[in-house]
Amino acid sequence: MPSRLPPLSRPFARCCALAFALAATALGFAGSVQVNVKDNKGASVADAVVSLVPLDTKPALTVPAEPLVIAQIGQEFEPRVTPLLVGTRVSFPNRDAIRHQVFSVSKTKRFEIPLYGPGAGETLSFDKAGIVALGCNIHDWMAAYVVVLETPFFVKTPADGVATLPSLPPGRYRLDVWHPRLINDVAREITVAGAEAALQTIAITLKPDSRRRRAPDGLGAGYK
Ligand SMILES: [Cu+2]
Repeated sequence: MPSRLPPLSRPFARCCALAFALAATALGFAGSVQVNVKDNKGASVADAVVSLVPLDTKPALTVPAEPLVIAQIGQEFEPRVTPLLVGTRVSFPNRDAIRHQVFSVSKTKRFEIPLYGPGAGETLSFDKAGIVALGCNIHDWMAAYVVVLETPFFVKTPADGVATLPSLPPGRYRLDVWHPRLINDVAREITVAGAEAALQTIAITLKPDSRRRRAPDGLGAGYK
């Protein structure tokens, strides 16, 4: 006598839902998170680094094959803020007609590239997570930052403060924000549920911009 299939039970349905969720993860139903970073006066914030650290999964950490570039050009660093994955290499080409001597005294990575002329520059590896503040011994207004991260999910905000982190596996994440003038800790936990985009509006408090600048004549004779 043929056996009959049992009716769908509640635990069975729950099990199906869980299996579907796991399959969705396995099939890569990735979500995305759009961030909008503003200061406490409501102005858009550029150069904020927003990172998402997965709390449920361990993503593959694949560093770029080619070094990133932080150039010295017009007696400034370009770009001023560089987020990267731990282990990434960075080259420091001098694109000016004068010499630079780039250094860091940050404990995340301490180094000095001896005085070098146009076209020259070294390539260094950033192997420890943290913030590295860069300076130049010749031009004391030159400042830049390397944000070394242990997650592949990060983005730097453009002038309008809005950026998107795509291709996020579903799950829980710690959302973190860093900016050169950040005062408050705005870390929070978020959940990426599926293919839909999650919007995160982030308000940060910034110290006043006290950065010394070169004189407009380009001679470095005065600051404003
Ligand atoms: Cu310099």
